[in-house]
Amino acid sequence: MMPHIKYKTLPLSLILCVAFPFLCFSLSKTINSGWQYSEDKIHWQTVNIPHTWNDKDAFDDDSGYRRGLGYYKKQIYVSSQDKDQIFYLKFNAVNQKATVFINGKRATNHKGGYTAFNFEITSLLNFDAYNLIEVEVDNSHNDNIPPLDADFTFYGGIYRDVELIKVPKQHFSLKDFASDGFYVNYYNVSNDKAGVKVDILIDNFETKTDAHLYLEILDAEGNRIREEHQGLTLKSYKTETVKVMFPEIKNPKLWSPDNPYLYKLQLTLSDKNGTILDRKQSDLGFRWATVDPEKGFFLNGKPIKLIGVNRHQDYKDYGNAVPIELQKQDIHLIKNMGANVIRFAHYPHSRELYKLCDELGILVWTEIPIVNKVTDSETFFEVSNTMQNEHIKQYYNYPSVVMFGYMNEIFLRLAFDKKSSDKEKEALKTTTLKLANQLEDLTQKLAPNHITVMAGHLNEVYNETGIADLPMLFGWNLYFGWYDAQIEDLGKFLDQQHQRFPKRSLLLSEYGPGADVRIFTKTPKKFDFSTNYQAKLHQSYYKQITERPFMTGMTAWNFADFGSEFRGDAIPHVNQKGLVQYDRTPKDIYYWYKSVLDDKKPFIHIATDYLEGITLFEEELFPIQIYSNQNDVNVSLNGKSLGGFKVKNGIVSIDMPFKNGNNSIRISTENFSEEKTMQVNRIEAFDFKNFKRFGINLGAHFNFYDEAQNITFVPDQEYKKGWFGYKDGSAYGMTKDKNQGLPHNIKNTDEEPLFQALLEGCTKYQLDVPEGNYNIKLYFVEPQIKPTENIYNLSEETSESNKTQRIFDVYINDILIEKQLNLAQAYPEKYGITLQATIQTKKGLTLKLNAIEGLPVISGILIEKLD
Ligand code: GCB
Repeated sequence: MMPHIKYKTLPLSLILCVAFPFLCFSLSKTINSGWQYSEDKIHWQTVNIPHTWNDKDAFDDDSGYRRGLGYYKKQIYVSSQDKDQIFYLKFNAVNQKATVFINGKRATNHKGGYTAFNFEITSLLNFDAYNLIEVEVDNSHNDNIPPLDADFTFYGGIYRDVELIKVPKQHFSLKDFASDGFYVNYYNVSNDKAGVKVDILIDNFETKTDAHLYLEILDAEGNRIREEHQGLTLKSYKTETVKVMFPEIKNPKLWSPDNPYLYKLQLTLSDKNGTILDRKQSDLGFRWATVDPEKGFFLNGKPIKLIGVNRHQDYKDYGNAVPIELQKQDIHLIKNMGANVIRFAHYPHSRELYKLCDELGILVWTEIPIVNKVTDSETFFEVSNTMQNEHIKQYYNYPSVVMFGYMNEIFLRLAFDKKSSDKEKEALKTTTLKLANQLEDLTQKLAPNHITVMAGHLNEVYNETGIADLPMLFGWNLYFGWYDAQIEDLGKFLDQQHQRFPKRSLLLSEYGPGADVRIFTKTPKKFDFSTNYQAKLHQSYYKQITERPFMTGMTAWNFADFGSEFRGDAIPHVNQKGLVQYDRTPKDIYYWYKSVLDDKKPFIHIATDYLEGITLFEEELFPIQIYSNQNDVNVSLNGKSLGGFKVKNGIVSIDMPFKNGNNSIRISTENFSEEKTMQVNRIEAFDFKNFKRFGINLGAHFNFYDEAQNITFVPDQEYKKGWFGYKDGSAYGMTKDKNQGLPHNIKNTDEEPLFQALLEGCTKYQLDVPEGNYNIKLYFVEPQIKPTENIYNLSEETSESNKTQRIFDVYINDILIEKQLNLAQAYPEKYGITLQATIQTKKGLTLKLNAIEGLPVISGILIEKLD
């Protein structure tokens, strides 16, 4: 009989030697520090794991990132005191192919960058000596390893823990796809009772021997509430499967996002003398999850709307080699937003995060990275199957995991394929379906109590092939109001789908527009990357989903901005659809979600995070949104009450009469208030009073806040007397009917949005500034130098080419500033350039762009009054 001990939660990579009266053997230790890394096996540098070699080059220019080989090596000392032990090495993730050598001998090879693998190394070790571990890592494109293609960067390297595991000859098996060697199943779970069954694999590395297995269930307070003993006879050099079934627990505390009550299971293997050989633990959470095509998602028999986020694992400046503590903060942020679900997209993330979801109460969709297309090869099928085995077995025991997935937008490439014949396309559909069927069967077999899932993009092919009816829950990734149609079309589409396929359970598995916190506007438009458009889309989508009981829920794309090397949004190489920025600073929309999802504490947020200083003209009002989980709020500006307002859908929208200078906004409820100060520069017509510096974002309908210069460039306008504006020309890019596509990945600048929108064919631009001495900066870019193709901008045809050249002279008040400006000639790469001049004027500034060839272009003007 074991002593009655209260067990505290131990870390995952736990050292198992607890103070016990018996000798304890099994030990797992991370060996992350002091590796040597090289690209060429000649020049070596010392690095620590997590490590990637793409943290910088995936963000520097348009030339791609290094996809190829990386070499790692490390020495470990092994003592002869451990001669009788069995040794394993475990790699928790190496992207994407790894070959490992121990003391010069090839020990194993693994394909796939997001699941763990391990292997036994005992016979390769030298005792009382240093042993050399060498790892050859390859992240080059490989037709046989998913993902073949996706909208995220495939950073190469050893980016999760490496563990050295030492176990006695009898231990919980390490051979089953690097799992923990046991699988927890639940039976008869209800409000009244709950049963637990455990399948345990035990390895014996010796001749036949007796052993003892002890299993106990502890409640959250550490009280042992169930225990089972089992005597074992382990066969010679075999893996034994032992099944243990606990009698039901009466009146169990159920696990849910609101009350994530966890029990603990502990497994102890001892030899016949009672000496502990190995010990493992797992969280237990009593819950059951179902989906209903009419009524949505149910947890523990009660309906809950799943509302949450997708998460990618990378982080600004780290690539995918992100310290685990930093990653855990993501999960806390997601919980604090009020989300009840995370889709770990598009691959399994660190196991520690799933454990945190158990603890915090977040439901989980986890999946393997079969994205955009498949390869018709035996190896691709094999690798995919192995990956799903690893995935399910390694992530099986987390109570938070309710959904296992295996494919994302698997017909994306096919849908945009203009080269293949119809016959080839049909063949690819058949192949894809065959793999999907295999993976669905495998998933249901390995995880019979979980919900199987898959996500598709807006295309009839998922219906027509029947693939959408394979999983128990089908997720649509829908970008109405972004890549497709309008925001309001979401609900219509879902209603049609529901009508056509009434037996299919649906989730909105992705949605969201790109948003840059430096961009804001009163007139948000599709593809302008403004935080206002982001607010508009999310707020409308939320309404459209919550109005439809048949929808199980929605997961926003994406929790955070993430690296996608080929992309050019308002920040190059970054997909900016995050609710928080790449460094996890929340965007305003994060707080809006909190206001509708989290009612635990009164909450108010003034959505002006992006307004570092705005410029307003004359009597102009500025609209702001206030987010709150309260029903009513009082608003005052500069000490004067603007009245009481009803909060609807978490929002109060107010047109603010800001004064020139500092403004103080105060929002209050009965017993709670929030304040904020905002700097406003109010300019009067004709005399441009209060004007020191003034920037215009030419060709744009949005404001752009330039952090480095601490100035907001205002939107452009047609010339108005006494003011400023263009006399001719038209906006190029997003605001034009014929969408040429915005120039992106502009080099030599951090002011992308300023350059991206521009005026084309403008020959005259006027500013009616008063007499004075002015420093004038003009911003130019040649938009038609071919950018890196944005493969996700699928619905937009771009006409950018290398051919166009435009030549024009630049004058200010008839003074020649630049002769024959030819951007394509002078800057064959897409550079953002500026021209600067100091001009004395009696009255007004007139900019002239005299065309010599083609249409002139200009992106911005910044004027500074010198005296
Ligand atoms: C999708 C993909 C996701 C992309 C996203 C986007 O549908 O599933 O991987 O990142 O669209 O931003 O285009």
